[in-house]
Amino acid sequence: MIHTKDFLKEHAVYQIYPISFKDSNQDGKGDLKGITSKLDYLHDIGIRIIWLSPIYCSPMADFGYDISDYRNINPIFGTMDDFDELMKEATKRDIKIIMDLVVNHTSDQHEWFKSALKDKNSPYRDYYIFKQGKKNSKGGFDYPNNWESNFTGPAWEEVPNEEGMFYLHIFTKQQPDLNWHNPQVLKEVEDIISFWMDKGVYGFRCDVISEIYKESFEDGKPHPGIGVPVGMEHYLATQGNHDILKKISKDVIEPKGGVLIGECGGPITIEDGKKFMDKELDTFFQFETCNAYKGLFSTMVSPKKFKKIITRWQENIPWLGNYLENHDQRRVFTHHVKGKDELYGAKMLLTMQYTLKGTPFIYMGQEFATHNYPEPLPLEECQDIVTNNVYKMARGLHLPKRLALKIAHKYGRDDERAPLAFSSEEGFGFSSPEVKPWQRYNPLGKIYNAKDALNDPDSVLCYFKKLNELRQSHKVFTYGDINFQEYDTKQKDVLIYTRKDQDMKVLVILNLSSKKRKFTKEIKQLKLSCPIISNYEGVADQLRPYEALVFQL
Ligand SMILES: [Ca+2]
Repeated sequence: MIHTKDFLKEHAVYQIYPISFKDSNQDGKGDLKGITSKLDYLHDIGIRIIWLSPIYCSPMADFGYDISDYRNINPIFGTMDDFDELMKEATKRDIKIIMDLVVNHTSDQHEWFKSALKDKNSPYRDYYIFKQGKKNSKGGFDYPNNWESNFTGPAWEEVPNEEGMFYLHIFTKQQPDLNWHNPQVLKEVEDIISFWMDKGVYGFRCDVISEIYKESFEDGKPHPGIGVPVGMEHYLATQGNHDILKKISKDVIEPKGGVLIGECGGPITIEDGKKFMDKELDTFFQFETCNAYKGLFSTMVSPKKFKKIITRWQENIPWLGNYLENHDQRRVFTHHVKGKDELYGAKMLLTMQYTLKGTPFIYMGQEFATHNYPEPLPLEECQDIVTNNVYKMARGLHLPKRLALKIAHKYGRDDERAPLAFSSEEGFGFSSPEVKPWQRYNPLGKIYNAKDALNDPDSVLCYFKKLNELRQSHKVFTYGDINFQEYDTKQKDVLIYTRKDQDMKVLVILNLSSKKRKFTKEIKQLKLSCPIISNYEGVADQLRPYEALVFQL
């Protein structure tokens, strides 16, 4: 199947976290047949591209981001026949499928790694990064360098039965890093990509792709805080990284009109981003927006900071992946919108995602305002490794239990991974009523679920459908130029921009704050009265809390 890259520009991407999407066989875990059964729903709300978080064989130490076989389906999710069926049914509905590609590391249960551990002379030994530790005065061995794991703790694990030998893992120890200096690794990955492209997939969302190439193994600069692990400067957005992506794109993506989407974690710069967009990636996720709230005790993102970050990336990068939620980020109600007008806020943020330049990325459930759990899950029910690691670390620093738990919940990823609510009935339309889901249901599914939202013309979901139709019927939202300066009001919490192509010019006004805001003289002079889409009735004298207005000029 030959695709076109334009499809990614013209359609939003809907991310599915498979274990929590829809359970078809009553084992409490979402699966591929469940996804196939919901294609009509997705089509109906306007979705034409879905991205599946990993469905490959995996021991699930990091919920599928630890792959033990790249060419087979995790039995939890079904079989290859189920995948082929999903592909066929999606294609019938003009829906394309993007797979998750996790190639910074494999699982420690991958045959390559098992072979590398068993036999020093195995050809797979050089697929990974093994280094001898330094002998210390106590007769033991120090780690080869001071690098930390992204998930806290050292980035090295000692090899069993090989004294002083370590392997690198910049995530969990069950995720050994691949050695991208070895051309054989590149060849293997290109073969995996071709395998799935031949099945008809449209492309790949590439996990932590900005970190795959380790340029040196010198000690990292020590610094305090969570989020940027020590050593990262030696592997973030390196030249080797760019060379590899250029080659993959040219060899196996371009010939099929496919797409590569990069998760560019770490504090990458605008200049790094520009390089990633130069014949490497079709779009990428930057992390500045979602990290904007991550002070240790702060919770809400300041609209002023948010506006600055959005404007800076939009003005410099030709095509961004515009996301706010995903399987690693808590729901927008955590740190973007709050209070009695929060649903206006949810609509306003969706309006922003659909009218900025780039591809909107929507996380499952965001379309009907899925919330976090009303009460944090008890620690023993938190399945995410990050929640548990952060808790341990905080306790290790002698923080009291309650505070440690609070911090763990802030960084943990359990809320957004709750089973999805398709209806308010028992089992929430996720599974049968008698089934215990793999993770506790969010009781707020009684209020925020697909079925009730479809029946309520004022719901976030019905608004979301309108946004999809709007973006389809006016190409200006896809291809038009964007300008943040023309009507900028200098109001720190009002974001205003225009989009313009040869046929049309539109003005987008977004009140990022929960308070009323005045229209400026320049806007008033335009005497605008009839928005082409907005999240309130009519136009008032002032901008209402979280109001979103889009006018044709
Ligand atoms: Ca299942």
